[in-house]
Amino acid sequence: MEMTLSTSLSQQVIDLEDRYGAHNYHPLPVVLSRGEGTLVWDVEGKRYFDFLSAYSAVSQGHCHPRIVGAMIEQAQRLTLTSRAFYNDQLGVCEKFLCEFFGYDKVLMMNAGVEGGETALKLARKWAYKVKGVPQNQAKMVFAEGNFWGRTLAAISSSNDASSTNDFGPLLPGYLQVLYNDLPALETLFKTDPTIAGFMVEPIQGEAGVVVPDAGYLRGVRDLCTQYNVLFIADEVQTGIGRTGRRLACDHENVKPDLLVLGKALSGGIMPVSAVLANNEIMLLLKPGEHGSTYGGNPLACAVTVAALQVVEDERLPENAEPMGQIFRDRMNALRAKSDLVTLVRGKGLLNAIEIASRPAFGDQTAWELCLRFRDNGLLCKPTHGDKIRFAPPLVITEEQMHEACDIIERTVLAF
Ligand code: IF1
Repeated sequence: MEMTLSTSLSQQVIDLEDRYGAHNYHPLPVVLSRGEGTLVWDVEGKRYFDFLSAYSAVSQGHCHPRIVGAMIEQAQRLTLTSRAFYNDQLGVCEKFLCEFFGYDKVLMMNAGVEGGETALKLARKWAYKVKGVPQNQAKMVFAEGNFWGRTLAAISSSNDASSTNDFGPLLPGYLQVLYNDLPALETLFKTDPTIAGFMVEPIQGEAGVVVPDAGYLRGVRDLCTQYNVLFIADEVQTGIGRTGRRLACDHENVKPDLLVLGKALSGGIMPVSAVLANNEIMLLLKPGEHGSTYGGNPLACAVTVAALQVVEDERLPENAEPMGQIFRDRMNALRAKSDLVTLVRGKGLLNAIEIASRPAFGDQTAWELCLRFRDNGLLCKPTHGDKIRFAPPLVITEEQMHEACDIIERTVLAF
């Protein structure tokens, strides 16, 4: 009777969302009510490994006590002043961010997509004020397969019809280039003097964890320098330790002109994004030309400083590297035993496997497999049909990683 009652509780919650919420998602049928570290529990009290981490936002682990503590302390003092006045948290946080990532200045926003929009506005302004591009003619280059959010400026760069259908007209002035293709990028830069910037993910997350060839980021940096184009790194998903370094750009020791951060910047507690740049770019913005009600609020600042201190003090990038290697080794061993797994790729703890379709499920094979992972105590979700992304919190222990891989292996072999 208990199971029947509690299972109806899940269904009741799902029904509520169905009845009163927009249907802009198709969640995996599981209703979560508690999280701690690498683990989450549903309303029936069943435990799961969280292998999505809210798409890399909960890298420090669910409800990290140090970050929650910082939030509670600040929330009882001052949460929001707007930028009409100064507050005693923003300057401290800005200094911390600039020293942590090595830039002169930072502009704090909320959602990751606002970080991207801020970077694009800065790049356009730089094109007109510094590069000398004629007004309203600045172009932005994006890589095919990019994803940087859901605003009209963001979807305007997408080549995924599900992101753009029925949302036109899209923003003009955008160019696309094949990802991981330096000659194509150079051709664009060489032939078009009105290009302000190239915004690119060091690893394409939504596209299915597409890792470019070694040297690609170094090549982007050199071409942007050579052709006077701003290199804008979208590290919203790959940053903050996810790929085994503080930033994914650190794997090739390249420094973007603009760095866009979000997600784990605030440890999965509240939306905080940031754009970092040096003075010759950031000081182009004058008072009143950009901002946001909640951007840089005292609560967000206290949470952000604590979230980054956790990354540093708990050496999360240094843990992500070996734990990710264990994961890929285990998945490659599984690939040798099962024709369901056709590819394993990733860096640090941003990984994905490609799944072969089974006749019984067709293009729903990956979804069906994720349902079985759920039944066996591990949560993840397909991306773009036949790929499953695995991105656990960076606090995962070796024992937990092996236990989670055991679940994946058992489920795949039984599929
Ligand atoms: C959803 C995807 C991931 C991002 C990169 C900027 C943003 C994102 C590289 C914008 C956001 C989120 C959006 C979220 C699901 C998730 C996602 F599946 F949508 F594509 F991670 F891959 N740059 N990605 O990945 O940040 O405004 O969302 O804070 O829309 O469901 P945001």
